[in-house]
Amino acid sequence: PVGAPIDSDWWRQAVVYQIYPRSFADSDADGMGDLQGIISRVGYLTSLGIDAVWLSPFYPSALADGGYDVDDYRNVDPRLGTLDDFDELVRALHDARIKLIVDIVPNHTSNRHEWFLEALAAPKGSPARDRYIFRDGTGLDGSGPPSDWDSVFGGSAWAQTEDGQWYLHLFAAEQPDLNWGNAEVRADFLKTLRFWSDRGVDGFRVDVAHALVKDLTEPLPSKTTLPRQSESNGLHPLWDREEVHEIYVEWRKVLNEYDPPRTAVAEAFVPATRRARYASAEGLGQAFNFDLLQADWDFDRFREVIKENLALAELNGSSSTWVLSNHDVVRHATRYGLPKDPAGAWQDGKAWLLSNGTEPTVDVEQGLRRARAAVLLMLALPGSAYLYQGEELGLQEVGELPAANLQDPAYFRSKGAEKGRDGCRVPLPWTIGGLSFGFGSGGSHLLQPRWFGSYSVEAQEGDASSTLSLYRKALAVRRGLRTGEGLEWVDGTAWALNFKRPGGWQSVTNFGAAPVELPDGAVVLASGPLEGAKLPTDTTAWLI
Ligand code: TEU
Repeated sequence: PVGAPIDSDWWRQAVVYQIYPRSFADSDADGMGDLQGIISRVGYLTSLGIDAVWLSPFYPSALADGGYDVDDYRNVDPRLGTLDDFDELVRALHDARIKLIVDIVPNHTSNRHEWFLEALAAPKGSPARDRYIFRDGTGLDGSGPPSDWDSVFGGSAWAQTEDGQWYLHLFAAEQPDLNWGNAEVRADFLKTLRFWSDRGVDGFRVDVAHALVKDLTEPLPSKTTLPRQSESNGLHPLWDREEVHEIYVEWRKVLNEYDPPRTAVAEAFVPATRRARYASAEGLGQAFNFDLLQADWDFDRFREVIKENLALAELNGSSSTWVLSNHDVVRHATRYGLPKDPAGAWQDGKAWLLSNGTEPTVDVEQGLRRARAAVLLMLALPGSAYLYQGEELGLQEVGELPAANLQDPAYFRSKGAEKGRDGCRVPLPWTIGGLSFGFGSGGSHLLQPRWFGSYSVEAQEGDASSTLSLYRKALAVRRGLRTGEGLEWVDGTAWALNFKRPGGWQSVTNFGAAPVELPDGAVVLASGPLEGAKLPTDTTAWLI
């Protein structure tokens, strides 16, 4: 209601739906989703019952990395719309009582950003080059890279410019890393935070938040001596350095100038124990926990991850975050249907080829059953849940994209040894048939397979047993029962995760092969059919 107090803690228990804007809905028939497309689907978002949308980058970009190569942080890609469209989107979402979080990419710009063009044109050692990380090469003629570091996408993390100097890029060569020791860089991002906050944005998702500060003291250490980015300890020259928090303390002050304060969630691939700093109230306030996403469908691991993260959230005063899928990983409905791969080659999300290079056979039925069980489990947990567009349809990864259609740099740098991340980024199917399955009338920038129509919104809308219906019901029940942070474990059932929430809400998930006895109570929702008073394998039930 108008005049209701604004809840500045809305994010703590929010369900946030990630939109990958180029693949959501296309309003102008160019094969690429856009802001007006999203506006036209606000009714759908309302019917889902989410609290907020997280919008992946919609800024001008050459799309060397799906938009995470930003040309201009304070504008809209003309193929996606205009700033007026953006304002209209904010209004449409807010009218529907949905918050909006936008993605901010501070570690690197694109190589078409005016700063980088200036840096290339400027001489060595100039202020323009100081906004990035330029170094002379090694070897007598400087023809070798400054160090042997690899980029996340494979290949050297250094690229050479025409005058012989090298610049650092932890991701694609089209994504030069910024120098966060540079005052102009720092000031400009504060300006960007204000720019979008002034336009009504409710929060920010901070891309590779743990990467911004580097220690480039010579001699640069060899990669063979470096810990993995996910095993950081504050001493790695590239990831998760202590000094990075000074930046976020500065950001927090700006975000707190707004009423309600703007939220921020860090994407930081750091050990659980190092996440607290990113999630602290003096810093960004919340951090993604990818442990569940990386856990596969494994009873022990799920239990461990949930316990650890709830304990951590309590310690650091933030709230837990839960994620099963995003635009960087193989869709979980597919992952859960893959055979166990001892080397876990697909698990880093960059590929879904098995470690022996072969294409796995996906057990689609098993994958979907587990995905449905997993989301009920996740939504029963205290904290906020991040959903990725299409998972509410039980959408599978598209494994059959032709090579000529692939866009992801991870695929190209690996020379095809990985499938890349395009298979989870294929435009959504809205209708059973018709052009682009209702995505738009101008084709689709990533090709939709024939089977997409059977997963469409239209196919599932009227079906009470569909995955879409399950998500809608689950979000409605969760909303009705929203009860703060408490959770009480009910132990004693082998292979089942069983816990109670305040308000008499109980969730039981059976990870075992044999059916388990359901506790007393009325089942309000189940991820699959029950066997009388028993909960079948790979099924979650909610009871009251
Ligand atoms: O991802 C950060 C990141 O480290 C990923 O590359 C991750 O390691 C990989 O996808 C395997 O899961 C963010 C964005 O989410 C990603 O889309 C961008 O490519 C990347 O930053 C660079 O901006």
